[in-house]
Amino acid sequence: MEALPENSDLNVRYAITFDLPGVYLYQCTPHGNMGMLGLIVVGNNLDNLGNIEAVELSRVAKSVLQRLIRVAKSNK
Ligand SMILES: [Cu+2]
Repeated sequence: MEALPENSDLNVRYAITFDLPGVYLYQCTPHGNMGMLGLIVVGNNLDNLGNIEAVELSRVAKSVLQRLIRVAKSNK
């Protein structure tokens, strides 16, 4: 998560280039606790998945994250 900017502006397009392979977790700041988050997998590399799983999240967000991780693993 530290690799991404903390916030982007509302209703402004934002582009980022991922130079490092791995899994990136992002969230909608006001709705992250409700599970509005996503994973980006760069280079089909899941090596840092343990770090992603260790991120502290609300119970709902954790449940969403676990589902996203299952999808990421099944697409590998
Ligand atoms: Cu939201």
